[in-house]
Amino acid sequence: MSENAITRRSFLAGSAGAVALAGCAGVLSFDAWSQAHAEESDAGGQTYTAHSLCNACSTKCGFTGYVVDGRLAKLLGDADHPYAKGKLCARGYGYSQIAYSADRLTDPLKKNEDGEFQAISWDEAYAEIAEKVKAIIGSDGPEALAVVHDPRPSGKYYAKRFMNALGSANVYTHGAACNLSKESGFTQVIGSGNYESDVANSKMTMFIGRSYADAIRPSSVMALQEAHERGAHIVLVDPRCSNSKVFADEWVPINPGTDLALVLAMAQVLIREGRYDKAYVAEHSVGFDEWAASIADHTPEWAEKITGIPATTIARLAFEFAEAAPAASIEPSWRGAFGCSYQNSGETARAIACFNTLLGCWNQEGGALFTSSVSAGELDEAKFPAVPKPAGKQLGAAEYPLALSSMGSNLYAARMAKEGALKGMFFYNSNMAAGYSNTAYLAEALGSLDLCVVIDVQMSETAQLADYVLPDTSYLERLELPEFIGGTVPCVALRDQVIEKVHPNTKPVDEIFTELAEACGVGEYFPFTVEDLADAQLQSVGLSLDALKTTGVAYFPDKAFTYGKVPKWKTPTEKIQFTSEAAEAAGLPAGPVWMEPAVMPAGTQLRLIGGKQAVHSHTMTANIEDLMQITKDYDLTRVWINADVAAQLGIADGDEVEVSNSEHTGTCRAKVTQRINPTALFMPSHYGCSSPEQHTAYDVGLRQMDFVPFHLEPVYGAAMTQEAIVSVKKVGA
Ligand SMILES: Nc1nc2c(c(=O)[nH]1)N[C@H]1C(S)=C(S)[C@@H](COP(=O)(O)OP(=O)(O)OC[C@H]3O[C@@H](n4cnc5c(=O)[nH]c(N)nc54)[C@H](O)[C@@H]3O)O[C@H]1N2
Ligand SMILES: Nc1nc2c(c(=O)[nH]1)N[C@H]1C(S)=C(S)[C@@H](COP(=O)(O)OP(=O)(O)OC[C@H]3O[C@@H](n4cnc5c(=O)[nH]c(N)nc54)[C@H](O)[C@@H]3O)O[C@H]1N2
Ligand code: SF4
Ligand SMILES: [Mo]
Repeated sequence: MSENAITRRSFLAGSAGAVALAGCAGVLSFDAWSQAHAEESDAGGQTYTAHSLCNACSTKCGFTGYVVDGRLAKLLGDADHPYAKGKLCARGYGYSQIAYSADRLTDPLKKNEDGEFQAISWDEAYAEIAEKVKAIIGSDGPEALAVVHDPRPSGKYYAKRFMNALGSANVYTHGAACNLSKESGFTQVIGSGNYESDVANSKMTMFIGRSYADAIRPSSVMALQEAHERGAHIVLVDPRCSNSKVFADEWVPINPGTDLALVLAMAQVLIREGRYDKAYVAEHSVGFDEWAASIADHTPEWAEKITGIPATTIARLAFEFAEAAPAASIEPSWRGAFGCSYQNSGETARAIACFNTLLGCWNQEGGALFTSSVSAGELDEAKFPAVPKPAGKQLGAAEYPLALSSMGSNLYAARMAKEGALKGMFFYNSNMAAGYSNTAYLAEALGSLDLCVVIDVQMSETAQLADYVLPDTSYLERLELPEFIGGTVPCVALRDQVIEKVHPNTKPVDEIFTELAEACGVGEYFPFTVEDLADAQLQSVGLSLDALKTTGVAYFPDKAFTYGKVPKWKTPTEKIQFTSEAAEAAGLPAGPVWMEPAVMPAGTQLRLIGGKQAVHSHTMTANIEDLMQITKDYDLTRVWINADVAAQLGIADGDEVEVSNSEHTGTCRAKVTQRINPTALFMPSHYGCSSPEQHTAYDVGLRQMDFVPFHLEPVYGAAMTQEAIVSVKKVGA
């Protein structure tokens, strides 16, 4: 950690800002806490700052941690971090309490024959795990092993290196439950898994599902606010009127799972009326005529019946796009609408990439951008030996050929565990059992493994299913590898250690994987410390670890993005692909046309949809006391139901309701509102914890994944988390 000593005076001056920023998280009372500790520091305690990166969501905002007497006193978002821009969200403040949580894992644990965990030494844990790893490799080969991780700066490097060193290509992210369909679908058309809408400079941006004001990234919220204040036309397409509406002109309350029809019909209007960028399409794409012919009957009138959106609205939106182009785009979204939710999610992604092409907006100011990135260069092979490429392919690569291998389908891996082909799984910073698909199926799948190892900071539901649980340090207690961040000016940021270990027998991720590798006989690929590797990676781009510790962020202005640059299309044809041979080979139509969701609600049934709340992340923040207090204060566990539907079902606001389907039955309170489409029931994403050792989160609210059947999207292997139909009734009715 850097010893940027600060005076008591400057520390207090900064505190006022922290309180203002904490905003809705006023209950956190960092100010009161830090005032008390500031007095201790007058008595001679150690006071310093260190730059780090938040771990409360995948955005990883940069902040400065202020430490008084060895304890974290406050955090301030770093002004020059591209995502924080000087602010953290409430989760960023709240989650910092994880370091001091009473429910932290403090020692390695082994499950005994009675199914209870007992503490063991690290050496015992490593030796026993290694013995089982070697037995699995001996009997079934390394392809019977896998790791699942949610990418973190060090975790993504060490988890992959460890698995590859053992000889297995089975490295999966959480993607099948997040953005696998979307990124794989985009890749078919534009050769890239993502792009960035230039919201702040746009004349018109349409958000399909994505809610910047709920699923927060501070810089995105600021860009949206800027666009709104400038008078840009902001359209929210969402079955639910999200909190982003404060920045939007229009809410389009679409039937869930039908966004594909809306996009295709808007495209049909632009093509029919000749209002698309013909020169751009002619120069940069293939398959346009074939695709245009295939959607000729996808008119707004046709789409109205599917989406519930009036044909006049669909046609108007298409014309407004044509007027605003090229400073306009459909925003790439993230998870909620078509990241992994439906059978047609990948096709929705393809249609959106095709639609933006019609606008000619790629890399145009206010349009949709492929920004620049920088990564670490070649390293000294003697110090950082290359791991041989595993002989086998990732499990699922053959079954789901269009799925991006950088994510893979961890759910297919779970299926293979249940069917006995996969014998050993490691989890890092991942709570698969509670958040990726049907919880009963996943419990059975993980329960069938010969070896399940979970590296976590608290007893997650996945950890409960493990044979061994290894306690990581919290993100505040470790240095990690540099995080390279793409953008209009790419940069690199650092998660430095902010505080000393709170629990002496925990270990940082780099040490855990290095020592596991040594125990498993592949330590030769880990002859370096995280400091050595971080410094070497930074030296390869002209920086050093010491320099980055001082600033937290460093930019690469010579690699800056410029408007107007024609992207290199990394598709097989090196053009934008309105039609794709690979898609056809995988059984899809050549270009995206309408595809039904896998299941549809009938009668009074509703489609179960989910989404983020601004004060929680997935399953990992529900056990933070102050964040859970906000949930309780605002009754945030309620399911949202349309007021007309509720009236038909005799449900009043605040009533206890029973939600049920073939997979699960549970009760919670209802929020009766006109802010939701009548075919949907919205369940907030973060509740229903079933691990009694998370004393704050345990048994609060319902868990969406209990209701989601285990079924994989046919060509990408994603979770299809919203192909779930439920019935709702008032308890006692
Ligand atoms: N507060 C918070 N912020 C986060 C995270 C978090 O856990 N908590 N996690 C981060 C991560 S990993 C991700 S992936 C992103 C996710 O970012 P988003 O995708 O923006 O988040 P979600 O809340 O999953 O979904 C957004 C919206 O999709 C809507 N939706 C649901 N079904 C449909 C549909 O069929 N069609 C349309 N058009 N809309 C639909 C929901 O009502 C919701 O308002 O958030 C990031 N930021
Ligand atoms: N119910 C529900 N399910 C969801 C979502 C949701 O919002 N709700 N969102 C979906 C999306 S968009 C995504 S991206 C995925 C995210 O899926 P995950 O990345 O699995 O996210 P979490 O469910 O929060 O689980 C993260 C786990 O990492 C642990 N952890 C936190 N910090 C550390 C650390 O420093 N070290 C280690 N070793 N472990 C740590 C937490 O204790 C927790 O058990 O979930 C998907 N599924
Ligand atoms: S958006 Fe919030 S939770 Fe996510 S990294 Fe930034 S401060 Fe942390
Ligand atoms: Mo995600």
